[in-house]
Amino acid sequence: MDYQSQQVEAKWKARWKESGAHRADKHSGKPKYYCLDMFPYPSGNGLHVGHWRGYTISDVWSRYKRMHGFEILHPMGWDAFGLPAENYAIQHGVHPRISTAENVANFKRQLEEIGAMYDWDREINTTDPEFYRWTQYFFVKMFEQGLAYRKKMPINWCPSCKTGLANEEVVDGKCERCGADVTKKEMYQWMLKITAYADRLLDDLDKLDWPEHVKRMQRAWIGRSEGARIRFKLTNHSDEIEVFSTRPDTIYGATYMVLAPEHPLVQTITTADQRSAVESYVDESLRKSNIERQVGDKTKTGVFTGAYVEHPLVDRKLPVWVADYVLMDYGTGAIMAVPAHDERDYEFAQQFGLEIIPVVQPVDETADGLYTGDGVLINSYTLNGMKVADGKRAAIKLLQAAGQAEATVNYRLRDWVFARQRYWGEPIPIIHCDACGPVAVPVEELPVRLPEVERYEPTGTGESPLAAISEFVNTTCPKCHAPAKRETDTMPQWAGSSWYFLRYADPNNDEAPFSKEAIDYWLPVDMYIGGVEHAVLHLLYSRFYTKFIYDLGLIQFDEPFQRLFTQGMMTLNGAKMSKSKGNVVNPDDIIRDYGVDALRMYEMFVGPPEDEAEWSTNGLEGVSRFLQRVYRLIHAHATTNVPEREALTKLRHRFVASLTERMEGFRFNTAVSAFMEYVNALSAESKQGIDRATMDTLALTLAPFAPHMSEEMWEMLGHKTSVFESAWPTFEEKWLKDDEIEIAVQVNGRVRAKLVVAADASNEAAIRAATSLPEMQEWLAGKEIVKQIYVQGRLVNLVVKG
Ligand code: ANZ
Ligand code: ZN
Repeated sequence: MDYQSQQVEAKWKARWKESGAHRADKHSGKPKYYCLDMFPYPSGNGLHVGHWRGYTISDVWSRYKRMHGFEILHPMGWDAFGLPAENYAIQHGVHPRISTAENVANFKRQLEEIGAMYDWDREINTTDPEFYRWTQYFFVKMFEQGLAYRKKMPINWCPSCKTGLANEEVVDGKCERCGADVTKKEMYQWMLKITAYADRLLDDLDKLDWPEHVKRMQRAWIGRSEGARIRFKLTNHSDEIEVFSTRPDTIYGATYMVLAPEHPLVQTITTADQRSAVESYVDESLRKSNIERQVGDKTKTGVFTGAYVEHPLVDRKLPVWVADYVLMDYGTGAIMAVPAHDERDYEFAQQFGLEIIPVVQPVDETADGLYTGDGVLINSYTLNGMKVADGKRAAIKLLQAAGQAEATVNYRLRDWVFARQRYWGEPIPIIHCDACGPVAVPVEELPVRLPEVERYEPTGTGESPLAAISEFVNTTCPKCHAPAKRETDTMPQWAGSSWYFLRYADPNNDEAPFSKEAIDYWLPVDMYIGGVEHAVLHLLYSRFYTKFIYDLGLIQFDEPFQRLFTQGMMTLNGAKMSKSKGNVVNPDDIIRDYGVDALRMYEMFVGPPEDEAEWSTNGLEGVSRFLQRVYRLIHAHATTNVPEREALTKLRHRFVASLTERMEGFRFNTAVSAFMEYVNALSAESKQGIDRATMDTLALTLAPFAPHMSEEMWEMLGHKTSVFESAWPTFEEKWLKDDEIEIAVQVNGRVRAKLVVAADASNEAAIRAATSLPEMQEWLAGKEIVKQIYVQGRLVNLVVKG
């Protein structure tokens, strides 16, 4: 009898819904397990089978954990603010609220198909005012603590989207969304002081069970460097140039200084005869992006300003140059150049014929030219002979005593530009009052609702479309009640996703973002599954928010995601699946032809879950045939009642043992192979009948992968409750031991006894067992064994003399 996927899947979906099978209940008395998918942005394109890979992994894992006695929280929701919906509105005149609702409905339909155990009662949507009320609430809390502040700064500006962009949204100098060249624009921006958490964000990575490469990316993004700020007095000028250096040990090797072209001192110290050269150089470099300035080719460019500084420790004047390999937004925007030990400085000095003084020498060698390694200090007066690390400490001391330096730590991490001049986002809950300055909207008055607008187009003046709605803009100051104006910028796309995982614990709470009781039970997330493209932004922002909320005293953990798994991409003919490439495999078609369970099982079978995998319809067909075969096997034997046979019992225990090990190691592809091998072995044995325990085990273990079919088989086997109410099967060690076999024991080529040994017994073990057999003693008494041979699995031959 053939397995009818359509019918069976519909039947069990309806039953699960009816019985509330996937409702997460904090009063169950069980230990909890929170398994979370990165919630999707509901785009207009729907899901393709590549998206399903992560969702299948997380569902297989959730169901597996459930069968281990955990109360599972496995929720789903929508990260639905953002540019695409707004751009769609601009092109088609459809309000983002409407297009978003349509997309959400389509995504939800698709996700319900997958048969995942999502608790839809906990569905959240970041564009729901009841949700963004709390997104705004956390902003107000940050504002109260000085962590949300306004700053006039050059922001990345996309002339095509007409909006400010976060650094992360600029890829190779271009807008991540539209590909236009990004320029700079000076504007007041709301910023979040994520840098205040830099050390904690860095140190606490050690506590996390995350893939090493993701931790490495976060460490590099935060970019902690220990060093010193060192000041150099200008000659003929009252100012000083302050530099950041990670190598204060090389202070005696500094031979010139470099200012970034944007550095304010460039204007004031440049001498008259150098002015025109400097000005045209500065103009030219301001047109380059940071990336161009850092990579580019090896040729360095720069101009002498005509000014000099004094070396703080020796009588030496250093010329001050302007060069664009020094960036304004790192350290102090100025460096002391040590060409003997820094590659960029070396190239520059070579190019412009500047002095090179070596001050570090490799141990037992001499180096000429550039040397960036560890070694011993030379040409460095009292520091001579020291190793680099000691030299750093000693140099800082010397400079500190001279009043010219302090030890400092520098980060690559920048504060977070937390504003967009766009419509489709959370309004920033601030009111600008002439007398009081920026004032937070009182939390009782939240949410500040996003008003309806007629035009979504960014104004291009840098103001959001909200600025055109006078009823929205004009209000009164919460402090002094004078007429005041609302902030019209909205929050960036990342705002809602920075804390959404907390809301699932208590999604309908209308008095607080969540209750203490719910958050204490469900959080933190035990397993977070999503794409590696979120390694720095979302995963860093959520960690920052969690630490902030912890500091507010609202939660008792300061890391949101205990364990992280990043699934590999699905490709078709080697290319990433995407609508724009037109190589999308639509799950709706697959489900119609093969059923959801086959698709789920194939998604698990396709390769190691963390690696990229290539979609193959042949592979899917193979898995589908396999499931049909399992179903026929169970169907044929479900009502027969044969006693257990040792051969099958052994197969079963071995299968459960190896499958469980593969599951625990997240090796789902090899877990599927284990099923295939097992079912082959069972088919070979099926003539003598298959016992209940074997069939039950097959239905139970298949359940996380093929939940609908497993429920059907479980019912066929006479069980009255859901297969997921049952425990994952266990195994006994004794069945894992290898077989024993009977072998002959010969003396000088003639069989004298029989012996039972393990099939995989070693030479020594077999010979020892043979020679100690009681019945062998008469053949060996008084003889010398001159040779002993074990022929694996067949015999032991003892050659004796005397
Ligand atoms: C002297 C020196 C000697 C340096 C030496 C390096 C090697 P990280 O590790 O990335 O923090 N630097 C400082 N500010 C800079 C800026 N705004 N633009 C370009 N380069 C800058 O790098 C710190 C080092 O990069 C600093 O230490 C400084 O050069 C340079 F043998 O100072 B160093
Ligand atoms: Zn006021």
